[in-house]
Amino acid sequence: MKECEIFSGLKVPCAANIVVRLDGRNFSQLSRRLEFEKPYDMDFVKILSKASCQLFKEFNPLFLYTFSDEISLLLGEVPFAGRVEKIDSVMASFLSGAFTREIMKNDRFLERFQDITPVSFDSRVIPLSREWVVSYFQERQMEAWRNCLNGYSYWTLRKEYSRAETMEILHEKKSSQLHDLLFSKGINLAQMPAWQRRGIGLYKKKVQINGLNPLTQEKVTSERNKITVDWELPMLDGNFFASNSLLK
Ligand SMILES: Nc1nc2c(ncn2[C@@H]2O[C@H](COP(=O)(O)OP(=O)(O)OP(=O)(O)O)[C@@H](O)[C@H]2O)c(=O)[nH]1
Ligand SMILES: [Mg+2]
Repeated sequence: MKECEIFSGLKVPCAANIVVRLDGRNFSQLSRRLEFEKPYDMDFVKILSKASCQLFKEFNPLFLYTFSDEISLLLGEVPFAGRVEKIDSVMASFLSGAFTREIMKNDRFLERFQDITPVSFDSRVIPLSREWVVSYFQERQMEAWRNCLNGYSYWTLRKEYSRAETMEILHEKKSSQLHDLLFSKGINLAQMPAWQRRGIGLYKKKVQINGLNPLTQEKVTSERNKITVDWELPMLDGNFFASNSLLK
């Protein structure tokens, strides 16, 4: 029967840079069932960022980027000899487990979470040339920004209008018109937290560790790579990736 396992030999291209993107399945429903704050729920965002940290520790990517219910990892070492089925299934199930464990620690969600369908994430493997890595993350960051603009616009209008009326008002509005609309309601998106506009990044930063030399008792400083959760990401461009040594 081994010959029927026709996808198990599918591997990532050897020379490519590999991004894995995971996305929460049906999280619009989850957000309704657990009554998330709109457009952003800080508890949910913290839970997903903690689960992202677990993913980072397990798979040691060069960079991890997350917004809304999605997470992209730029892999350094490709695990499982590059087997696509294995990468997708293990990462998606690992994240579902980590997310579930984190959400169960939250008193606000705990009770209702036990009554709903288990959470799951989909996963896809995206091989990219080196030049396309930065463009990929810029595209996801643009999506985070669109998500922020649309989320604030939709939920601000929903305070006054029905769903249908809100959709009608928003229909075919350009982003500059959405900005004006929000501004007229006293919301300046430029003053919203950076993580809402630009997403959250995880990567290793060099930090100085102060210690004592056990033999001489002299103070010594050494450098260590520490996983940093960056809530104030800049615009993702070539300079950001180069200055943080995030490319292979
Ligand atoms: N209220 C609220 N909802 C959020 C938050 N973050 C993510 N979401 C929800 O998650 C959804 C993510 O979008 P999608 O991934 O396109 O929708 P989905 O329902 O997960 O659908 P599939 O991914 O196709 O299964 C958003 O539409 C929101 O409903 C948040 O902080 N607050
Ligand atoms: Mg989703």
